[in-house]
Amino acid sequence: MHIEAIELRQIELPFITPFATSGWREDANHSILVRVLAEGAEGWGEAPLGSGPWYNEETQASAWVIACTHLAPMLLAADLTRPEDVDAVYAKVRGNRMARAGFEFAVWDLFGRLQNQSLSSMLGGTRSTVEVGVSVGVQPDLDTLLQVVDGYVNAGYQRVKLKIKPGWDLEPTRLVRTTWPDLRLQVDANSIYTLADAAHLAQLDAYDLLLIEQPLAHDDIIDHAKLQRQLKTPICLDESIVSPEHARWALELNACGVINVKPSRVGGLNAARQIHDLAAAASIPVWCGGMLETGIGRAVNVALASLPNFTLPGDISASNRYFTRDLITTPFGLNPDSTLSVLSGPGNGIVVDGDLLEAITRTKVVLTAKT
Ligand code: OSB
Ligand code: MG
Repeated sequence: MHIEAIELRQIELPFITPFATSGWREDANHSILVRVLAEGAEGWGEAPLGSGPWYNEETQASAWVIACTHLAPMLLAADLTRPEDVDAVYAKVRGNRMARAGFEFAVWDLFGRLQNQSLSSMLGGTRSTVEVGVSVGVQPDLDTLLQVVDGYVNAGYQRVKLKIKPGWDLEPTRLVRTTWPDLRLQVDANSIYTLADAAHLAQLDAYDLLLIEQPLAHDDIIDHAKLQRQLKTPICLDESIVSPEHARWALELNACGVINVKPSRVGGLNAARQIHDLAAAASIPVWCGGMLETGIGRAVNVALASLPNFTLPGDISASNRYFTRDLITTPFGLNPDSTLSVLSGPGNGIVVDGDLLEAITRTKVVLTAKT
């Protein structure tokens, strides 16, 4: 199959509340949307970039240049027989995995719609609902934190993740744990600590956490292995695992007890599934992380989380946790058992809200295949 045209958009969709991590703040979704067209069908993908190079090295602006200059022309020149072929198309591209992922997602969606198969079933998903939690940003004070967590617990979320940083770690965690003794709780440091903080981080072992996510440097594996030997709580790697090879290295070094799989971080669903398989073979559970995606990216995350070794709740919250109006016509709602339903329609199963799309598009480009 040849892709006939690719439509690219830079969007800006404000969050209901700004999201603060240990090192930066996001006020809006700044994704690049990819729409591919072939054989009378279309496929949509979301590359969930940030406003700046804070989570990884990519930004909406940098990925836009790479997408327009290289990734779109390479895909338009390719002959695809299945979605996995996109990896070969981009084999010589270094890094830029979020930008790549947007195209790969769109191709999976296109094949699913043409073959009338849901993304979950194409990937080998085994469940029709997936357990989810909510990621709570750094708050201005402890009273606000309690109010925010209380709101999510009342909304039905049975797992909460707290963003932590020096000065906002032990006390918020202790307070949430003592207020909700049975809540499934975990923390995420987004790379803010060093090995010198090992004794400090070991104090988190007192709070019965599911995991401690990415405490050390964004590109580290070795120090995480050293830290894991000093903690009872499993370390979960996020930023450090950018490819199946990185997952293999982390598993061989015992650098973590859990892996957060974000298909966008690793360049797409094919790499994400390979990481899932490697972790399963090593008896290491995985869960699906999030990048504050619109419903387009959320549908992909839900489909991925339907695979068997996704045994911990994902950072895949309902649409109304992020946006007053999501970019899809049927927003994701939280089921009473703290799950989201896997979509069963062809491809990613969503319908894009065309009016909202036009309203939030900042830049749009259409590229066509040379004939
Ligand atoms: O580290 O998991 C992270 C959001 C943006 C960038 C990085 C992270 C996050 C989240 C929120 O924790 C996950 C979500 O709800 O989409
Ligand atoms: Mg994280």
